[in-house]
Amino acid sequence: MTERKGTAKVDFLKKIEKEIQQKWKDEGAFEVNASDAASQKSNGKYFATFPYPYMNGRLHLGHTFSLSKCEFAVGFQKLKGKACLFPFGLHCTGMPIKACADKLKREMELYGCPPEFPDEEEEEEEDSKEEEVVIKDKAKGKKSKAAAKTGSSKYQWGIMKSLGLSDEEIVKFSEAEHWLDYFPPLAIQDLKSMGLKIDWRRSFVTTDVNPYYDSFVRWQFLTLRERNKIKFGKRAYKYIYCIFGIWDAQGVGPQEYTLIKMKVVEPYPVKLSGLKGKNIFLVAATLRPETMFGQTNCWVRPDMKYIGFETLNGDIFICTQRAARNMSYQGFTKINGVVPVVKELMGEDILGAPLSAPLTSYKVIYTLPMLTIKEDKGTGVVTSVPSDSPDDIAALRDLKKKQPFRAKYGIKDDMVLPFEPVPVIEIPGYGQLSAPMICDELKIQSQNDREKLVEAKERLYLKGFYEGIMLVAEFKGQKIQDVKKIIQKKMVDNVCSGLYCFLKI
Ligand code: A2H
Repeated sequence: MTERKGTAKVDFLKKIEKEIQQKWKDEGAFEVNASDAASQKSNGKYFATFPYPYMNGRLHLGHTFSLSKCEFAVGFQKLKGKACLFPFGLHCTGMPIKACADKLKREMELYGCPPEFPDEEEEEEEDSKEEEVVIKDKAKGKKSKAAAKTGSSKYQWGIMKSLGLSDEEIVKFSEAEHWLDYFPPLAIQDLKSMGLKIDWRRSFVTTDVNPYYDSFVRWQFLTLRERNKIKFGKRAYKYIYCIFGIWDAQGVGPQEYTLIKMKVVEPYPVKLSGLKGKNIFLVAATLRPETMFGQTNCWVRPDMKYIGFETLNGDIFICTQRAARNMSYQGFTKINGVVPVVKELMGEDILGAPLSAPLTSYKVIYTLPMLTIKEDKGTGVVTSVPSDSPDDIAALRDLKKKQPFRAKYGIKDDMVLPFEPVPVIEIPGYGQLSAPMICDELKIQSQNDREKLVEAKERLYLKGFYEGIMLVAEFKGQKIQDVKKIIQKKMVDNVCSGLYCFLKI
C-alpha cells in the first residue's frame, strides 16, 4: 500500500478557487449588457452558447468535456478584451422526463412501494437483448450516452436509487414537476463550482413553468403553422405516442413485432358462435416472422382475459385489452384510440379453437394452453414454433407427455399428438431442430424450467440470427439476416400479418 500523499497543495488551490469564484460573483464579473459591447472599452463582442442540457439527471463528465470548449473560448476572448456573453438554459420540455415519471408510477402500481421487482433472471434476459440490439444497430454511441445517465438498472426506480436517493425521495419523482424542482438547482451548483463564465441572470428552464420562454416557443410554432411550414398529424408508426407513456425515455422504447393473423375456422368455440359470418383472427406478436413456416399451434393463457374487437375493415381481432388499446392508436380501428369491443373472453373459452395460420404446412392448427404467457407483452397470444423456440417446444412436450394436462383443459389428443416440429432453419452446431436439441442438451423438463429456458433462448437467439440458414421455400440456403425482412414484408403484403409496434417498459 502506498501512503496517501498530503493534500495541502490541492487544498490551497481549492481555497483560492472558491475565493476567486466568490469575487466573480460579488463583482458580477460575467454579467454583460448590450451597452458593454458598444462601449469604448470593449474590443468587440463574443457570444458562446451551449445546447441546454436535459434535466432528467445530474450533469456528467460528458457535459464537462463539451462545456470546457465553450469555457476556454470565452476565457480566451475575454482576455482579448471582448465583451463575452455566455448565457445558460436548462432543458425540461418534452417526453423523457414525463416518460420517466410515468414509468416510475407504473412500476409502483405493478410492484408496490418500495417495489419488489421480479427475479434477476429476467433482468439478465432483457440485458442480453439490449446488447444484441446494440450489435445490430451499431448504436454504440447511443447506448453509452444513455448508460452514462441511467447506470445499469432497467427499472426507473433502480436508476433513481443509483443516484443515491432514498425511497421517500424517489416517490416524489413520479410527478414530472418534481424533476424541474430537483435537477436544475443541482446543475447550476455544479456549473458554478466548475467556475464557468456564465451570466447567471440570463438562465432559465424551459416548459410552461417559464411563461416567457413558453410563449416564445408557441409563437415560433404558430408562425410556422400560419406560413404552412408545419402540419399536425400522426407520426410514422415507429415513433408512436403510446398511451402507457412516451417511448423516447431512456430504457423505454418501441419494439416492432410482426402481428401474425391466425384465422379461426369451423367449428367455432361456443363463445364465438355469435360472431358467425365475421372473419375472426387470433393475433400473435412475434419477433421471428421467418420461422412461421414451422407453426404447429397457437398459445393462449387459460386464466387470462382477452377481448375480440372490430378492426377497420370489420374483421375481429382477439388479443389482450392492453394490446387492442395500443393498436387503436396505430390505425387498426375506425376511431383513433377507441376500441370497439365485441366480445370479452377468458383464454380457456378459446382453447381447442381450430385455426388457419399463414405459411405453415399444417392446414389446421389448434389453440392450446401455455401457462407462462405474460399479460403485458405483445398481444397475449403467442404463435408456437417448437422447432426454433425453446419455450414452445417445452410447452408442447408438456402437453404431449401429460395426458391429465390435456384433459384438464379439454384438449383432444388429435389437437396435439400429430404435431411435430418442422425443420425451418439450420443453425451450425444445433442442427435443423435447434430448440428441441438445446432443450435436450440442457435437460429442460417443462415450461416451468425458467432459468434454463432463458439460457436456451440466449444461446440460440444471436447464433440463429447471424448463422442460421433457411431450409424452406424459395429462401432455401439463404441466411436469416438476409431474408427476415423479406419474409416479413411478404406476409404483410399478403395481409396475413401486420406490423405492430408495442412499447416495451
Ligand atoms: B417469438 P419479447 Cl421461433 N408472453 O415468436 C410470453 N411470450 C411471448 C408473449 C407473451 N405475452 N408474446 C410474445 N411472446 C414470445 C416465435 C419465436 C419467438 C421463436 C423463437 C424465439 C421467440 C414463435 N413463438 O422469442 O420479450 C414470442 O415468441 C424469444 C424471446 O417481447 C415473441 O417472439 O422480445 C417473443 O416472445 C417476444 O419476446
